[in-house]
Amino acid sequence: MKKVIAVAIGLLCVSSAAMAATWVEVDDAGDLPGTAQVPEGSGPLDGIQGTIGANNDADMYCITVPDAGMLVATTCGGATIDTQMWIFDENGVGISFDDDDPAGCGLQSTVTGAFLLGPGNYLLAISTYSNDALNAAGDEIWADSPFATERQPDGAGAGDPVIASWNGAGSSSGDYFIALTGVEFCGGVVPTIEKSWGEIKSIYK
Ligand SMILES: [Ca+2]
Ligand SMILES: [Ca+2]
Ligand SMILES: [Ca+2]
Repeated sequence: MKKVIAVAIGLLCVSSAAMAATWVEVDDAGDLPGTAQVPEGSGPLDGIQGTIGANNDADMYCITVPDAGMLVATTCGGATIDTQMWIFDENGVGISFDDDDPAGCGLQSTVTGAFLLGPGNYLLAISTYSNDALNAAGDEIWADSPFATERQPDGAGAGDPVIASWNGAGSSSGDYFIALTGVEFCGGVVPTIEKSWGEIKSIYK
């Protein structure tokens, strides 16, 4: 993933214990796992601001989800373009997708942690209808409809990663703001114990 050197702006205090921040897209975020933008910072990330440019832009960002049950990412109130939003694992395998918000905020999109397997780093992507993620064979990873339902991969390419391309059928371009709940800057992963029991015993003997 391309590391960018920039400063998260829009700092605001959400509690006495933690500072949350908004990330503003630097240049153009890539649209594939190898080129996804990595917001630079630490701690809570409460929003991403960016632009879907002309020529079928899609933007992908690395995020950390500490608790899958808490994740909500939505463009409701944050865009007027017909957004689509996507969650992939770190390898680009599809996890969740929504075109139009299930709760009825129109053509905006909302994805949650409903289908995440657990805490970790994920890739959050945004495009406009109907610029869709494809597998290596050019098959859509998700079907186009139903439009207003958050879904796991159900297209011909379900189960495959997005590694090469999108279908380039975007209908519009413009600015977006993705409001985030339950998200931290990429890299703030839950620590894992990799030492053997023997190594642990040797530390504490
Ligand atoms: Ca962009
Ligand atoms: Ca892009
Ligand atoms: Ca939409």
